Parts: sequence; structure tokens; C-alpha cells
Amino acid sequence: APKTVNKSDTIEKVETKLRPPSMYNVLLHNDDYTPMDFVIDVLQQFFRLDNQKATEVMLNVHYKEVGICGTFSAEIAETKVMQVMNYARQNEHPLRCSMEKES
Ligand code: TYC
Repeated sequence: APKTVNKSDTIEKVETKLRPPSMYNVLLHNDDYTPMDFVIDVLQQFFRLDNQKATEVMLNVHYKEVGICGTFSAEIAETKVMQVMNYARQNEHPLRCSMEKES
């Protein structure tokens, strides 16, 4: 933010415009081994989707290889990715989750 300063070094103006945070899509990736019911469980637990919406997102990923589970600020998106990856690892499924900056 530009600061304009006069000759006696008194601050005349500081830009105070606020920008909305960059947003990130959290993505789920298809694989051949993770059970469909486990993916539905992940979407309900970590993304608060109801059973119908979770099933729809899971099938979209199954057929199209990748799909969006939700869109969040950077910190929340990072947390979701970690939660999903940890939960998948604990249950010994190869499910992958990642994030991308929203266009
Ligand atoms: N392809 C998996 C199966 O047929 C199901 C699946 C869906 C796996 C979505 C991962 O992100 C995923 N059991």
C-alpha cells in the first residue's frame, strides 16, 4: 500500500483498502482402491455434505478422475487436505486430496 509523505516527513495518507482473501478449491482424486463408502464418509465428515451431495461428488470424481469438494481460504483448505490425507492413511487407503488456487 503506497504511503505518501510530505517534506517534513508527516504521513498524509496510508492506503487502507482491504482485499478479500485468495480462495482455494480442495480437490479429491480418483484411485482404483479406496472404497466408495469411505469417500462418501470423508465428504460428510470433513466437508459437511449430506449423503446425497457426498454421493454425487464421489461419483463425479470416480468418473472424471478429479472433483471439487469445497472452496476455502488458504488456512482452512490446508487443514482440510491434512485431515483427509491423515484419515485416509490411518485407514490404509490411497485416497489423495490436494488444493489449487481458485481462478
Ligand atoms: N474409484 C473408486 C472405486 O471404484 C472410488 C473412488 C471415488 C476412489 C472417488 C477415490 O476420490 C475417489 N472404489
